[in-house]
Amino acid sequence: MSKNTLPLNNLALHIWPERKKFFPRGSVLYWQGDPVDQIYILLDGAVKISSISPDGKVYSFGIHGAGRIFGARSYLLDGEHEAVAEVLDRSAIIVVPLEEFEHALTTNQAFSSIVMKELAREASDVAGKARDLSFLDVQQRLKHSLIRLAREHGIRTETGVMIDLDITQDEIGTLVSANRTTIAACLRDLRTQGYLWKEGRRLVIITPEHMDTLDGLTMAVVDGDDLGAEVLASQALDQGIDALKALEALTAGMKEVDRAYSRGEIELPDVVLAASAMKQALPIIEANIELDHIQEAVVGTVAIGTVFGDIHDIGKTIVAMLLRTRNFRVIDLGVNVSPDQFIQAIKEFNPDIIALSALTTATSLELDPVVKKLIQAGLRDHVRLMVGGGAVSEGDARRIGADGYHATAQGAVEMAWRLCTWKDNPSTSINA
Ligand code: B12
Repeated sequence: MSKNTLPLNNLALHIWPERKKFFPRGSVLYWQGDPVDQIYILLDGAVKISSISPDGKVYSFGIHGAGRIFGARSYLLDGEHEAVAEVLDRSAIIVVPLEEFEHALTTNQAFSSIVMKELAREASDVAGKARDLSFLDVQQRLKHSLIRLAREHGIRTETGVMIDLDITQDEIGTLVSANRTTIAACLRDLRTQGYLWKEGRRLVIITPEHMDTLDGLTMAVVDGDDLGAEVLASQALDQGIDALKALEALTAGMKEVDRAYSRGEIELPDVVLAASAMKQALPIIEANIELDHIQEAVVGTVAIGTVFGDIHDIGKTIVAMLLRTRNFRVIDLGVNVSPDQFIQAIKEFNPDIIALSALTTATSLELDPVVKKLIQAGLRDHVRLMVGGGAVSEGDARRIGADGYHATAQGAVEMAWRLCTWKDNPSTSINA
């Protein structure tokens, strides 16, 4: 995406070359309530339009770029500015006296038609923001705002779109209608999900098309849409999106489902549908996760299963999948695995590690009988024990004397690496 250059700035420069002025960052073009005495057309730079409520809250309508016109709507309505216009980056602006603006409107058809389009764009922006405020949570609003900023101030790079603005978290907060702490947390989440990163002082976001696809994947899980999840997973990979990023988007959908379920907004059958959609997409992702080609030999063997009484299999399947892509031989014992089945698997496959997953508080207690059986069978020293899953804590891991615990699948893989190489390097810590 190149910097947005609409014809209005070219046309205005052509009509009023002598009226071009430069404004430093922080200049205020007009305040809310000021009478309109001139019209501003932005040639280059950035101008923030915001409104201040009687109790001092600031709401920002947008940070606009080249080709935008300011003051025209208020002038045509009642002659009083409804908002504050503040220069965010040093800007070149054509400042037009009202008589000349009026004259150009009535005598220059090209000019009046572009001004009308600009006013329509302004109205459409406001409607879009009102929709966002009514229907979207902060995270989604933030994404939409970042996409808008990228459209107006974006420079395409090899990996994404750089927002060419020196913008603070407070300023983003006023765009999204959220406080700074919330914005900081949301930005952190988006960074973890791979939606954005920083280059120098600038924010870079993945392209809006990629963002749409990943959002679509998240929503396909939330909506329990098997076909959508399958199609969008393939689409993500076709677009060159990293498979792990697609996996993050699916997991974000499942987290959203959990939030809705915990609040009583959806029922258990909806959760079943969401899980089914997620499972539909997982094999497509697995087939595309880059294999660890550096490591030729098998790192070790892991026998993994969800403990007795527990039928949650997605987290365990993801751990198994990532282990496979990192050259582990994985024996997936499935769900509802009894202690005896774990013992049987050790005898049969001689794994380096057994990995137990538990998702409910009740089934987290099913870790203990496995350890007990291991000791009884004289096998505890023959195998490393790794535990995880939503209901398992580091405290549980310590209680049962596990060799490793981690809260994420990626962490599980690193842990497995350490556990498998501990013989070569006994000083390696095996704790999470
Ligand atoms: C999907 C789901 C279901 C689906 C499962 C479908 C399936 N095929 O898996 C269905 C609808 C069947 C289901 C049923 C039930 N569920 Co349920 N379910 C969920 C939900 C929403 C998502 C689980 C999930 O897939 N998460 C996504 C994956 C990727 O996350 P994860 O499993 O945690 O795995 C990650 C890590 O933990 C880690 N990891 C996982 N395993 C391992 C292993 C090792 C060794 C390591 C190191 C790491 C690791 O890596 C993964 C990726 O990062 C959770 C909510 C939640 N917060 O987990 C509730 C949840 C787990 N379910 C819950 C409950 C209560 C139930 C039921 C009892 C409901 C009922 N009334 O019947 C039944 C239980 C049935 C049973 N006997 O097991 C509760 C448990 C509460 C508790 N603390 O006890 C939860 C937390 C929902 C809630 N907020 O109340 N559920």
